[in-house]
Amino acid sequence: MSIKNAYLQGVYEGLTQRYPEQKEFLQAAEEVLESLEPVVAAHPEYEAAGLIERMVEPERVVMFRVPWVDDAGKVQVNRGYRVEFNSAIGPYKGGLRFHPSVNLSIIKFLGFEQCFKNSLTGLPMGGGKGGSDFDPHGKSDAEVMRFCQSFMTELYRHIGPNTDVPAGDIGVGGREIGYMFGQYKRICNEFTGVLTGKGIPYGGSLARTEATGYGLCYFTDEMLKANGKSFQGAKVVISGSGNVAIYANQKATQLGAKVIAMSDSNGYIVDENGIDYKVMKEIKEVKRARIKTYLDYVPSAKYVEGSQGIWNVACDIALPCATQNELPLEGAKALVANGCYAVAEGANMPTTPDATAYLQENGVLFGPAKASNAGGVATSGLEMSQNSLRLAWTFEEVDARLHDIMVNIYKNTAAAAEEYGMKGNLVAGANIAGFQKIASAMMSQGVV
Ligand code: NDP
Ligand code: 2IT
Repeated sequence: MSIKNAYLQGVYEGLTQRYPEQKEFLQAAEEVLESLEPVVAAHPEYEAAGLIERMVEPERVVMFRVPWVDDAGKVQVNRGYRVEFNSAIGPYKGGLRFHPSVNLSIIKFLGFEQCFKNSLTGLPMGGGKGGSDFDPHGKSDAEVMRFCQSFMTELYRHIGPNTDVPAGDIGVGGREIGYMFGQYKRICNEFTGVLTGKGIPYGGSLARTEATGYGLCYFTDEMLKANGKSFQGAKVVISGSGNVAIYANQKATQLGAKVIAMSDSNGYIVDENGIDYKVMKEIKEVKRARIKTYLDYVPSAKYVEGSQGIWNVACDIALPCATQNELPLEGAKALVANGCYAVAEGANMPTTPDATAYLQENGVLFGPAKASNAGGVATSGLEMSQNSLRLAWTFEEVDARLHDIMVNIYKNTAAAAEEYGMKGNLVAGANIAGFQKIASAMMSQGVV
């Protein structure tokens, strides 16, 4: 283990003993605890208050059965989760993921990361995450609706606009949020901002759909500018082709870059002329088809089976926007060998720890997820504000606020790294800057 501080080491060892099977959660916790060494050394009162022990345990974990009937009349059963991690600085806030890989380890890692990310936005939001091992791929709209209704029939009793406000994540977009909102409203007889990512006609915020991808590019742009570089003329590779990837493509292109490769879990496409985000939107959001069908629109493009090979495509900037641990050491080596100078994470924890270290050691600018993909949840926070005010801001107004938030996140992250003697290490900077506000709130609120 690379944690040297005795207090933090003890906390981490406790986690490894209690949750030996929760690999993703341990991976996320180890990275944060490592970053906090200089902070904890400067604040002995944290140990006395058992602060870190409390921070690594969720306040509440809810697990439940989700029964539903498929189109053939057969009863299906999935597992549902909501991990309410930390409410020191605001109501629990974080997405719902529907993917067959979902388990308690994955939801805990996401919920833990969410606490620090939400803190970085500067908005009053605690951290949480949830989801199910349900796979929306290949299901009819009616099946997705029945699943969402069943999921909300249990979840509703744990959430609320001032308690816990879920949103989307992998496999949960506008369609799923709509069905869940409808069921919540029906059960509670209450029209409230209990979910974000809602449709515009029923309380959604303009620019929320675009926010994670746009925010990622605003953050990356700031990081590039601070190092004498820019998106202008750069070749960009984006993994994934979902919500985050599509709007990262649009914004990177607007900022002067060319997006030459994108992927899904089956494979990736390369189009040296630049991938039009509108084509990808049509394939993924309207047709719900595989990325391979891009060739029907652009026959001159190339399709390669298998998603991992995408890191071998030579580029200046790489934006991993699919899922956790999708960019391993071999991928990082290929990126460096081909001259890539910046990696910013759109997905949560997409880069493995050894790959992150390799990129940083080789001078690649590295934007960590908690900072670089915080634009989605930040705009969810703006959706909550609009719901509370009972009004709606224009697209331009929300986008301008998002831009300001991302610039501030970059500045605060870079400043925290420098303050603790790790200039340029934005991984440490994001963990420290996110931690400070939560720590201060928890110290004020007593042992709870
Ligand atoms: P979507 O469901 O819209 O898209 C997910 C994309 O990633 C798809 O292209 C999917 O391919 C691919 N993918 C998912 N799982 C895997 C896997 N195991 N292996 C390879 N590819 C995979 O999700 P989002 O775009 O919303 O989320 C992408 C990432 O961004 C996630 O890590 C999420 O946590 C993170 N994020 C999302 C935010 C948001 O606002 N939506 C905010 C901040 C972070 P396929 O269709 O083949 O499964
Ligand atoms: O990982 C994330 O930050 C999200 N999926 C968005 C969460 C939210 O509440 O908007």
